[in-house]
Amino acid sequence: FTVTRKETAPIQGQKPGTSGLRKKVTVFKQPNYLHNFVQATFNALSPDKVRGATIVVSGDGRYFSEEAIQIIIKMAAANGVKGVWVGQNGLLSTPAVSAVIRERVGKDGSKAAGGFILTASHNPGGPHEDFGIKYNMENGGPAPEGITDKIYANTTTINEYFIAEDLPDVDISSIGITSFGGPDGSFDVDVFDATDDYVKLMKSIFDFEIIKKLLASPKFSFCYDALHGVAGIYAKRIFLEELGASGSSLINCTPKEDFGGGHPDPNLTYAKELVARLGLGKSSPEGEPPEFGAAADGDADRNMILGKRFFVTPSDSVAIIAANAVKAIPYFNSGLKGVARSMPTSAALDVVAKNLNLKFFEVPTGWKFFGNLMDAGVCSVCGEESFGTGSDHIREKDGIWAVLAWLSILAYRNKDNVDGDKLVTVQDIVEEHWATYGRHYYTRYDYENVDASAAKELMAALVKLQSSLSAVNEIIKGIRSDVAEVVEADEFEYKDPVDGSVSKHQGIRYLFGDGSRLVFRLSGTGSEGATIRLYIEQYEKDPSKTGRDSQDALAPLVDVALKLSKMEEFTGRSAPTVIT
Ligand code: VG1
Ligand code: CO
Repeated sequence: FTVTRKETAPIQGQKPGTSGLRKKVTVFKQPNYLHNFVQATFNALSPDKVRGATIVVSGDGRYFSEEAIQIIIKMAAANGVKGVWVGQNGLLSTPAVSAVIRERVGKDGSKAAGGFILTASHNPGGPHEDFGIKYNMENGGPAPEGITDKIYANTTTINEYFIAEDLPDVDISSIGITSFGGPDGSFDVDVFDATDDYVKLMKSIFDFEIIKKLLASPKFSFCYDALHGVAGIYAKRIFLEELGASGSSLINCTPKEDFGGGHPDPNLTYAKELVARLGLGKSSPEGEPPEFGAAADGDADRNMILGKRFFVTPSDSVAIIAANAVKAIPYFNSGLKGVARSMPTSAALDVVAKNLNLKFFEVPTGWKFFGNLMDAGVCSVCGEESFGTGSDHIREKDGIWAVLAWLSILAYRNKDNVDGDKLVTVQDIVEEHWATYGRHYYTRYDYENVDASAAKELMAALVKLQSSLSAVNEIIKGIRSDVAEVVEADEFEYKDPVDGSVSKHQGIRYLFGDGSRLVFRLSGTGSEGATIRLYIEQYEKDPSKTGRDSQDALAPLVDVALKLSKMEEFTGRSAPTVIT
């Protein structure tokens, strides 16, 4: 092939958000849009990570992926990349990309220097929906802010890109290596099984035998919903082939480019079919619900964990995994190096860390901040309230890993009685946890797609309010008399303890005397307008009071949050789009 230099000009709005660049497919299909971003990325990396290097390119299989992969292959070739690894059919979950970058060794002994992940994660897909792209580094984790800032700066000055126009499209549906000759020697495209490396890694972390016994118990039943995302291919391999679950326990496990028209976000609103099956829907399910249910998002890095008629809050989930990991999961048998959560995630994990005397970190929203801690060897388990949980086995959150972690805890707790009358259930484990550590009532209100300037004004007003705590408390007293006083209010700022980098404006916090918190943030993953997220949390230590309905328990704080922020006045919305 030959290398063609193409003239181009900057296109506005290519700033990567919380997790890469996400836009409508119609935006990505504009001439040079993808090309500019890919070239800007190559230019932001150190030359040795591009020239002569191997990179991974794959994603969740959403609409436009195949076209994007062919373009990136041609641009990689033209930029001197030596090899491109593609999961069969262009599929790799986000955690699998991380695993492949870290673990896979090519036929010629090569390792990957990084990779492009093509996904807009939990956002819907299809010709009129979202597409996304992000770059992960050699450690398998998302590019840090230093790099994403550089990529963005490059997109504002770009005037050329390089592409091997005469390179034929590569058949990414069949496994094998295709070699081409180019100006710098050979260029290989290696299409490989999308599940092998990931499954191998999972088998090295968990005790599959003990999980298999649990799944075989007549008292246990299980349902996994991939919401037509890429998790389906891993679910089939792991739950069916490796662990012997029955085919009927998997739903929506065939990846589709438009996720079957659904919203591939594993929460109580969008994972409707699973929620109904578990007995948490509006109407009662046919027959007895399964003991355990779980779902994933489009790119399979998120998870929702359910028990029979029971929802596990993600903030509780990471705390419970951390509290049980050492005994229940072989990978952690020698102890946890530390734990971490994102700022808006509830303090349930903090209590576990304190009790177990573990190092603890609070980082801004988005997985990229956990990577440095893991690379430095001070964090083993971490999580976010947004249905993200993971560990230092890779540098992304990991939806299937979280399910295997829960299955391991259940299997461990039931190991001596797996065929007995009554198994220890998900609900039992959560309630025991609350009895030991107290409960953090938690909810998140999302106001999706509100007017961007109205959202900014609301946030600015909240920051302004923070200058006088006595004024804040005066206002709150006028709203409710049954909430504690605000004792501190700020905008969250994070100084990375490993590299010293500082991230500012990471969310507005109101901290109450009894440990309650209100947090306001603007989403960084939407593709249109603005999304305001409001996080509400209250700690209850008294074991006789940990069994309340969370919306009831949090009603006073919700009231305060909505009135203090003048939510309806600013946004015109009387209710959130999604409550989790
Ligand atoms: C959201 C979540 C955040 C998560 C991010 C990426 O970001 O709040 O916790 O890390 O999505 O998840 P934001 O900026 O919209 O609040 V995924 O599964 O979409 O890559
Ligand atoms: Co995701």
